[in-house]
Amino acid sequence: MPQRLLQIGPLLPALEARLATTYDIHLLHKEPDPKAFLAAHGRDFVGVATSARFGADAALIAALPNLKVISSFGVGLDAIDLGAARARGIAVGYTPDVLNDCVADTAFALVMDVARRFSAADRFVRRGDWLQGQFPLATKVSGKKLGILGMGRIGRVIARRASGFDMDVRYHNRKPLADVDHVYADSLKALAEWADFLVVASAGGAETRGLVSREILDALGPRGYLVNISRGTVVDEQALVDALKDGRIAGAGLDVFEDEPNVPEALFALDNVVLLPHLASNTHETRAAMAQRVEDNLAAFFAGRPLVSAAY
Ligand code: 8YV
Repeated sequence: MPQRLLQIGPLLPALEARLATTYDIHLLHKEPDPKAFLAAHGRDFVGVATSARFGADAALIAALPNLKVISSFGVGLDAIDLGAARARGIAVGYTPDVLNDCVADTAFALVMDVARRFSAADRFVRRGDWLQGQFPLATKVSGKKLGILGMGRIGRVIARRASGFDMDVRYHNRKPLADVDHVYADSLKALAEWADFLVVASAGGAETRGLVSREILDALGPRGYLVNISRGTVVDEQALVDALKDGRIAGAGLDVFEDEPNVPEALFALDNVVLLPHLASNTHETRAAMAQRVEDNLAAFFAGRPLVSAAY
């Protein structure tokens, strides 16, 4: 008998198809009344397949009394109640590392785009404005100062990308890291004051909520740019909108938002922001590797082996 798995939201179609060949998988998001379904059938499932977007909250975990394993598509664990899972001895798998390159590439694309204004220049050409005159001057990237908030797996790859642009890199983290050569800023404010570009690469969740506050944005200042490829929750979004509107920072490149897919409408009118629909890991190659890791984590669990990538 195949293991019974509950899928929490839509996944990559190729992954859904592959999971369906190995497991008896049920799609919770197709249920008209998911709560009633869980109350009636919650005990049937031993596994959950989910993503960083849909997660698995405490209520879901509680509704699945026989749950033994969660396999999530994504590196972010902020939408999974790890405390609730751990307390029940539920294994949690996720997909770190395989997306580092693409997320770091996206961070760099945003650094380039917001400073050199390539997206704005593309709009300028499409509007026919080139026929009227030259596009205004932009800001140089190479050789500038890049501050990284969160020197984890992705932060380190961003730092490597920066070295190709002859940038000076500093970082702020919960604590200095012995295996990182870059200068450690002992506060986020000091990092923001120093940086031309502040790139947010920390994890989401309660610990980092609102870290990039009005005070930090003011420390970054009218010549500084903010780039966020981690979670919208790390930035006080209203403070960011205000800082952008008032010209208290130079611009922002954002792949993530507080309440996705809702983006503050005030940002649409601003030409000094680049807005992406949370696409950093969204390439054929990386999504295939993430899908493989979701499958591998489940296969390892059901074979009685340690997960390939375990959250704890
Ligand atoms: C994906 C992400 O967009 O890995 C993460 O934490 O946020 C992204 O890679 C997400 O997993 C899709 O659900």
